[in-house]
Amino acid sequence: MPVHVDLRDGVAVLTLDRPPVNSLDLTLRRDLRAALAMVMTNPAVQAVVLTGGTRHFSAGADIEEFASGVRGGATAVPTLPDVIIDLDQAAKPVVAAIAGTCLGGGLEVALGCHHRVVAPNASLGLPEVKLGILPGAGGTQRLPRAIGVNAALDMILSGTPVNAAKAAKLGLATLSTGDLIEDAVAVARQAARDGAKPRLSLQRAEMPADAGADWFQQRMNGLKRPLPAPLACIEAVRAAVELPFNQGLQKEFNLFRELVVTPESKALQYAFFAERRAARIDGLAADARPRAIERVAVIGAGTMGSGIATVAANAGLEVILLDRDEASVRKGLAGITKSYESAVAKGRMDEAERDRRLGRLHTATDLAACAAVDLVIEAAFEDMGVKQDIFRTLDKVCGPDTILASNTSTLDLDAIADITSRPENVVGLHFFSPAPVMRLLEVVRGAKTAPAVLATAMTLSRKLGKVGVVAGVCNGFIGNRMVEELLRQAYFLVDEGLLPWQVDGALERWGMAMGPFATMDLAGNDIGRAIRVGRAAAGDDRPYSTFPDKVCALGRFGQKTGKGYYQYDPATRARETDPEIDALAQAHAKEIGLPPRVIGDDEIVARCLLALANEGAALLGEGIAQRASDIDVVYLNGYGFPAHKGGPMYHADSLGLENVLRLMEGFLGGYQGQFWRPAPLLWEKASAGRRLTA
Ligand code: 3H9
Repeated sequence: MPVHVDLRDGVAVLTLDRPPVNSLDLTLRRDLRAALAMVMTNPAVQAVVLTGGTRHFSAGADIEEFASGVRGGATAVPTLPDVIIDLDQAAKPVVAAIAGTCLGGGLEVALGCHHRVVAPNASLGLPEVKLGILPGAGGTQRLPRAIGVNAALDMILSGTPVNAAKAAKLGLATLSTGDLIEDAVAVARQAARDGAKPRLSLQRAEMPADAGADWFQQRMNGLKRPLPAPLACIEAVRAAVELPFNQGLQKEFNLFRELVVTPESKALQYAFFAERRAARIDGLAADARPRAIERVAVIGAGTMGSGIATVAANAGLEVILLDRDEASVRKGLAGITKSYESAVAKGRMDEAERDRRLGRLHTATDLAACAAVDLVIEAAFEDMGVKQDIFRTLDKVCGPDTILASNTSTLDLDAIADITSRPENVVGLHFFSPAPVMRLLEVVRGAKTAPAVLATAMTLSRKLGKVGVVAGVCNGFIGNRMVEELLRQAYFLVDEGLLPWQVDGALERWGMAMGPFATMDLAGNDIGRAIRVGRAAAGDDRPYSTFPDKVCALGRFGQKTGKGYYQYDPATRARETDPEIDALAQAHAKEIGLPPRVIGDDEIVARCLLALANEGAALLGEGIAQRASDIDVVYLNGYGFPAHKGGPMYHADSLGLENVLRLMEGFLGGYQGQFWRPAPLLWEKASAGRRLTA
């Protein structure tokens, strides 16, 4: 039974028990309803406490049920709103005792109870908008009644949970200072004595004091992206203010039913499970136990190394930051200290926490300092000779079980591993810049990487708060190898007469966080050039536009030089188009000399995104990526691909692979068409009527 009932001297304690996270599927809903009915009719029970154990009160509705028919479906009776109405209208007081996560439908259940008591580890939120839906079980109606319309809408639109202290401050719950269940039982007993059953459904939702008549319209206008879900959230909260409770509830559920089948929501649901699937390593021996990692050394105190050291210190690891000389490590440490100071100044961190994190950071200038660490992450200059030298020394100074990781983004990890006597203890940990911000971590599996080392790296990625994705060894691994094909197309589009801002504009209008030219300006055009030079030297002589080299020749390396494909305001870093680049692009296209033609957004987007999907299919066929959804996880977390489009592979599936092939066939006959030969796997899947992400 997923709901346990325990009688404590007149108070029934109902404990949800559906591992791993108490998601509210049909069975749990039925069971909870039955348990409630039973305790309501039991004369020995005066009040009820509803809890979910110590880690997860509930993670909300069962997202798997959103695919119609799975486990009965989200709209199968009793629906979650039905069960919550039972709680709301219960004849005896019901107190939610909340520890751990209380999200989505979980918080809606708690809002249906008459009182809420929270443990210090509680985290309460309505993250539905991140799944392209809205809270559909009363959240948009009861939360505004509990904490006011403005604070409720902030929580609903951001999807970000609040901690226990904030929940108490908002008036959402009472903070338990002792034993959660005992405290909740005491509240329940008192409520039974007082006959107190405060019902949010009977309260009014308070508008902000200074709200004008167009307040909701203004919130809509202020949305960064007016996607269906946030718009519907605002509409539903407006109903909480303007309609009687039951009508508001009905409106909310109708909106939920409409949203849950939109392409945006389907893509976001896919992305949710794709991220969790990425944590699984195919074919890993059952005895591949992750090793404990407590002490880490990071080699290279530049931007990347310092960022990685910050991430490790934030996660509670002891860190040694190394560079060749005192001045470099001191500079690295000063940068880290400055970023902590800024977090304190902004109120994001208290001073004690800053000191704890800084206390974990140590510095050294000699690789011998790595002797006693569990893991070394090398983030030195991207040069094979430099890296091999470092690994040769590490092999000598480190203990036999120390894992040696390289942050290389393009070099052959196996050539680095083979320089050591322990290639099985070598793995790639490719962080993305800025490391403390970017969630993606490519975990590169060398030819000889031991299963336990791979498992350790994936476990560590979670501990560091990153989304780890396993990649095999190849030039650029998953993300950068694919982006190369997107860039190739973006530059060819300039050969054909487009201006960089036109290419970026089309992709940004489609939903990419940043177009390829703006991205290269951020990453550094000189870095892009170095990669191209490296590839050419390695024998990759596939044609590339000469346009990016012309831009580099002007010293326009991007944001760091104030100019790249755009010019940047030195104070705000705001980008602006630059007539010099427009003129350069036009002269370049003239030199190429193609007959002029109109190239619309559709073609720009299709060429850039299908170039990604085709290369992704090639990677998949070569076994570099484990599954198509892993590739999407890389793009969603490292390359600004819009989550509501699912990722490049999911996007190709959404277009239909036959249509993808048809489009590619059209491009094959165009300028530099040789790049449009479909990857064998794409061809196979399309011919079999299958999907890449199936
Ligand atoms: C909702 O409530 C709609 C209502 O308003 C209206 C209804 C009418 N469903 O993340 P983890 C699985 S929408 C199904 O690795 P953590 C997850 O797939 C819901 N499965 O653990 C994984 O499975 P596996 C709103 C779920 O400790 C396992 O649990 N709620 C759900 O790092 C462990 O997950 C949300 O959006 C679910 N709701 O993080 C919250 N949740 O082991 C979504 C998890 O097979 N969940 N699973 O790979 C989360 O944010 C995190 O899972 C949580 C735990 C923070 C709870």
